[in-house]
Amino acid sequence: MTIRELPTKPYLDQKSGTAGLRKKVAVFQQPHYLENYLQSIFDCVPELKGRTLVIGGDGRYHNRAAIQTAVAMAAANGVARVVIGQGGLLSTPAASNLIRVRDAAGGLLLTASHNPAGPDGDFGIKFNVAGGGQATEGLTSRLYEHSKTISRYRVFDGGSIDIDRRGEQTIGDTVVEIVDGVDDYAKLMQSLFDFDRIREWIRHGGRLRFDAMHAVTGPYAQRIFVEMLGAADGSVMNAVPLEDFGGGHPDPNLIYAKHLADLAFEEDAPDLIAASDGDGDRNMILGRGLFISPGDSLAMLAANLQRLPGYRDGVKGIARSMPTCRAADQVAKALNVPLYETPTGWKFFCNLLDAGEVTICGEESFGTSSAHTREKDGVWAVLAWANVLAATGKSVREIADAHWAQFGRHYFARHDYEELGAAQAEAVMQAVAGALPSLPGQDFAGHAVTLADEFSYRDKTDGSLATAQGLRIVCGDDARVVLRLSGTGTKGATLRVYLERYARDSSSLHWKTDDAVAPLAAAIARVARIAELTGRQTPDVVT
Ligand code: VG1
Ligand code: CO
Repeated sequence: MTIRELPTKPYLDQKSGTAGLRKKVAVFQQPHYLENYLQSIFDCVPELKGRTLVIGGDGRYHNRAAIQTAVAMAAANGVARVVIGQGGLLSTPAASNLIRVRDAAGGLLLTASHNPAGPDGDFGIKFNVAGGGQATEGLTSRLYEHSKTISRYRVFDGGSIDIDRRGEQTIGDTVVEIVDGVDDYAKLMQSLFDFDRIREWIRHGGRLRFDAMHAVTGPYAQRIFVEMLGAADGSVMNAVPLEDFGGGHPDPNLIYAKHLADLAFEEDAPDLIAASDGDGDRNMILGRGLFISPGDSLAMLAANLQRLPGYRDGVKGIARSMPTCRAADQVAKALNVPLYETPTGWKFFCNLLDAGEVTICGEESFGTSSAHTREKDGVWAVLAWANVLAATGKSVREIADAHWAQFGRHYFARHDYEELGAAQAEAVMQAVAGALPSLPGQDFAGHAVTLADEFSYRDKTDGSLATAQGLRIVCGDDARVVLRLSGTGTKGATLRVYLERYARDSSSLHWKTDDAVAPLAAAIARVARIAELTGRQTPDVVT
């Protein structure tokens, strides 16, 4: 058993998207593809030598094989200790937490998030740094540059590990520790929320339904909701993680989890209905008879956060990604705390969280979390809602109605045009970019445009500048449309059109979202010439 250095040829496509490197499984199965990228990480992050590395994934196809490769390479590259979730499973927020708890120098998160899995599906790797945060743009570009010139990688030859057996094993000089992936995370949740109160709420008839969608959150939800909080058996649906996620699309939204939306409107609907995605960082929240949009969920949780034990000191600041609706801005104003607007992708929140500037963050793409970890956190959001319901004795509907009455309501929808040709998608962006200078002062769906620009963001902590982060047409507080191209897809280009409309009048708080944003959709379709340039009359997915 020895360390071998093997020659390799670079691949030229190992560029991270919004959250890590995501490709079709077949791409990752090319000779040395995974090895090249991992070696780039070991080369660009020398701190891993002599320290701890956390490894875990969402359980999708290729997870187990990739972990064996990663461990053999970690051993060959001088990592002192590797901590792996049993069965190779760690949800993304749990992995981030484990990096923090174990003071690890980093973590490999093997996931393509909500993208479908299986031999024909997607696979992915995210590298998270010490402290649990996502790799910065600077680091991911260094990895990419390095991967284009790589000529050798190091691997420990011979010996594999049993990732299902808890406890310590060794490979070369490296200790490999297999841990229960839920334990530390469950402890963390217990420290943030009033478990006794939630348990009482459930005992007195509060009903919860959570869909793990055959992805990674099953064991977390089963332990926390059923075993610790006493939710009825059967409260967690699709709890067993499967390599192909049961053939489903574990993207918790009104399209891919339509059965939950239907359930919410049944006569005997549970009080809180929720779901998470493939790797456990997204959440969808529904109450009896209503869906809480992620932007609203962020605002409502922020407004109620101080009721929860882990947040008694109050909210220091709130951050949201730029396309996320501005409901949270109203809460920040009322709480008299700063509101930060960052580009899409959780990595942009990490510096703010590290600096203690913000307590809660969220994205319109069903991501919400707080300073307790450095990733968005699906189960956390569900527990936060359960705790708010238990603490107030109110229903989701009552919380929402009171919130809208106080702050007004932001109607929000995202229209996705998927699998466009790259040139088509670019043409739409160009059409809008070209129109931006002439828009201020013009009428846009009955609102006057006050600002039309391309969003860029300067990180206060490290001074880095992120440019080209989406085109936005803003009509004061009243309305806003944002366009950007997705950075997580593995097939063609996806155009995302974000529509937001703010209503304050008590008679306008209960419109249908589609109706409320329809004039904005029509106005942007004209400016962006979507039908003409893409041949598409309607979006593929509306969330
Ligand atoms: C999407 C979302 C973004 C999210 C990212 C990763 O990115 O819009 O808000 O942070 O996915 O989420 P994009 O570039 O496709 O719009 V996950 O749960 O896929 O890690
Ligand atoms: Co995810």
